[in-house]
Parts: sequence; structure tokens; C-alpha cells
Amino acid sequence: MYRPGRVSPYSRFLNPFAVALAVIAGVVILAVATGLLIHFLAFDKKTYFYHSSFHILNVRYTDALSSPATQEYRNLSERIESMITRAFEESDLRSHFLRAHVVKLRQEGSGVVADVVMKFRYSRRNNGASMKSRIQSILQQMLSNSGNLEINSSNEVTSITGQDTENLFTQECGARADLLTLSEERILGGILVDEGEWPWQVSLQLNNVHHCGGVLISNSWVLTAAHCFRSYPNPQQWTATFGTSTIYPRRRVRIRTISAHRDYRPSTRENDIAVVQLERPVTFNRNIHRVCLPEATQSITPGSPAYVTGWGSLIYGGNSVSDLRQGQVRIISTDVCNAPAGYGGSVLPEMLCAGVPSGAVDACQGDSGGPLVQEDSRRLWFVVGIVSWGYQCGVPNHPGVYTRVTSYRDWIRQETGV
Ligand code: 4AZ
Repeated sequence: MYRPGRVSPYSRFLNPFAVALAVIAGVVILAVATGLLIHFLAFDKKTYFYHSSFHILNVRYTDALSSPATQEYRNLSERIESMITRAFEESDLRSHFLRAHVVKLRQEGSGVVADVVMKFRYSRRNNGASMKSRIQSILQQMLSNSGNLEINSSNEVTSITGQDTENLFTQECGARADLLTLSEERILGGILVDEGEWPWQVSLQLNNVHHCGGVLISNSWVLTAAHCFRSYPNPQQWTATFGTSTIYPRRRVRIRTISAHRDYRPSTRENDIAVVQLERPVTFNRNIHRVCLPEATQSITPGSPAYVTGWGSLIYGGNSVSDLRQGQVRIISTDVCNAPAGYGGSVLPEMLCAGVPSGAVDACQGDSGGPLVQEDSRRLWFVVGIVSWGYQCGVPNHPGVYTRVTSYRDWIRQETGV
């Protein structure tokens, strides 16, 4: 009841300033509590890696499974990856499971072992041992109904670190930084390149000055172009450097041998391919490791995207640059490339064209010998071309012409054993 003229003993609490203060304090306390709650529920999460080896008994190990470039290797790996993904997505760990990737298929007896890494995300407050046993039991259950893959049921799950995961990947070919961490985020094109983005890129230097690009195909072999050595065949003048900067390289290694294709013809640019052997093998790490080589039979689809990387000049007649750059281009069919308004028949079957319609993205002088790479369905990168020639740089209808690596797959194996 409202009684005018009387002051209640409690009225000082209703002082509007005190009320406002109390409300503000309440809101602040509530906000902090909510923040803490959200933090512990959502942001206290950490990623965890696990390794497991699946012994597949009813798939016979053949040569076709010895390289990630074959369709057999891709198919089997994809089957295993999707089986694991399905098992976790149908389990109560679905919100914690992130990815599974077959790092390697190898022979055991007459069967195949798949080494798999799996990535999860859960709160630090979860008990690691109990998470591991939940993961193990879901995989165990999966094995009992693995369709037509017969898998040894005694598989062990081991908890591994991010560094272990990285080491597993860098021993194999073709993994870029995003795959090393099984990240969902893809590396998006910028023009300049971060350290480790193209870990197989090599700078071949003549008396310590960048001269040509190259690509690491094993720990001691670099694939490049034959024309780089036309005037300088002496390996003692050459070094290979690693890292995105040619002036502050991460590593510099002497060249032991240079093997250019014996049928390289400067007039037609036929067989513009060479391999160089490093004086000592490089130790692979996240920033330095090898690309995958395609199968001889792999067809390169016109219109599919590819990346060319190098320290070449930005305009025809310009100087090389000191920081590595990348360009996204698309494969162009040899017929289109050989049109009368284009190269008019100079592009031979062992060559490959790649560019963009405007011409504006292209390899140029100093990019020679460097790689043109493509990503496969499992996010592994393959070298499909070696920068070889072109009419100047960035000219419409005159895209970059590359040595078609698939045509030389057997030559590379003969020369290097890779
Ligand atoms: C060169 O002279 C060169 N636009 C390399 C690549 C291309 C042109 C010239 C392709 O080394």
C-alpha cells in the first residue's frame, strides 16, 4: 500500500543508484559465471591424436599398393577412412571425432597393414584413459562388422603427440601443413607463401645464386629441368637450398651428380627433365619433405586446378625474387594449347600446358625446373609438371608449358630408384 509522507526504514535500499549498482553487479557476476561455464564447456577442448594399425587379412598385398599414386591404394585407404569415420559418427563420440587418415599401407605376410592416425577433440577434464578405451571399444565393434574387409580384431590404439603425427606424415610423400595436423582448414591461396606450405620446393643455385627451381622426390633426389644445366653441367658449382627464402635458406646442400635426360633437345625442348642427387640426404621435417610422384598411367584432366611455385621473375625479362610465390592455374588440353593462335603444334605429347584464360598467372624465367602440383582426393600432392618453356610470360593463348612427369615415370625410376 502506498502511504505518502512516510519514509520506510528500507527505503534507502530503494535508492535508484543503489538499485542500479546492484543490478549492474548482478549482471557482471552472471556474465562472468556464464563466460566461465562456456569456457569450460566449449573452449577448454584440446585435440588429441591416436594411432592404430589395422591388419587386413583378405586383401592381398601387391605392387599396386606400394605407392599412394595408384587407384588401388586410394580406394583401399578411402574405404578404411570412411569405415572409421562412419563408426565414430554413429557412436556417442560423434561430437569428439574429427578425422581419420591412412598414413601408410604396408605389407605384412600376404596381407596389408594400414597405419591410421585419428584426431579427436575433447575437454581437458575428460579422463584420457577412459577416452582411449571408449575409442578402442568403438573400433573393436566396427571390426566385427567391417563389411567385406576382414580385419584382425586385436588392434591396439596408442595415444600419440602432434609431433609424432607430423613425423609419421613427413616420412611419406605429398602431405602439406594442413594434412600434417589433420586440420579441417585448407591452405587458401595468397601469392606469397608461408614456411612449410610447399615443403618439397627446392632452389637450385649456381655459385649460391638462385638459378632454377626443383622438387624433392626423396631425401636425396631432386627432380628438375634439363635446360637448367645446359651451360653449367659441373655439379661442384651447384647447391640446393630449402625453405621459402633464397637468401636466408633453412638448409643448403651440395649437389653430387646431375643426370639430364640424354635426349634433351634444346631446339624442340623435348625431354626437358633432369634429376640431381644431393651430396647427403636431408632429414625430413615439417618444412622439408618430399612430393608424391604420379603413376605413368595417371591421366591429367584438362580444367583441373594445379599450383606452380617458384622464385621466378614477375615479368618477362625481370629478376628472380627472394621469397617463394605460388600461382593457381588449370590444366589446358594439348589440343587447345596447340591451336593456331597458340603454340600451333609445338606442344608435344610429353608436354603439359597449364594457365588461366587471361594469361595473368604463369610461370616465368627462374621458375624453370620447379614443380606444377595437383592434390588428389586424399589431400596428397603430386608433381605432374616441371616448368619448361613458354612464349614470354602471362601472354593470353600462350600458357606455361611443362614437362609431363607421367611420361617420364619410368625414366625417373631408372635414374633414381624412386
Ligand atoms: C624461362 O625462360 C621461361 N611462361 C619459363 C617459363 C615460361 C616462360 C619462360 C612460361 O625460363
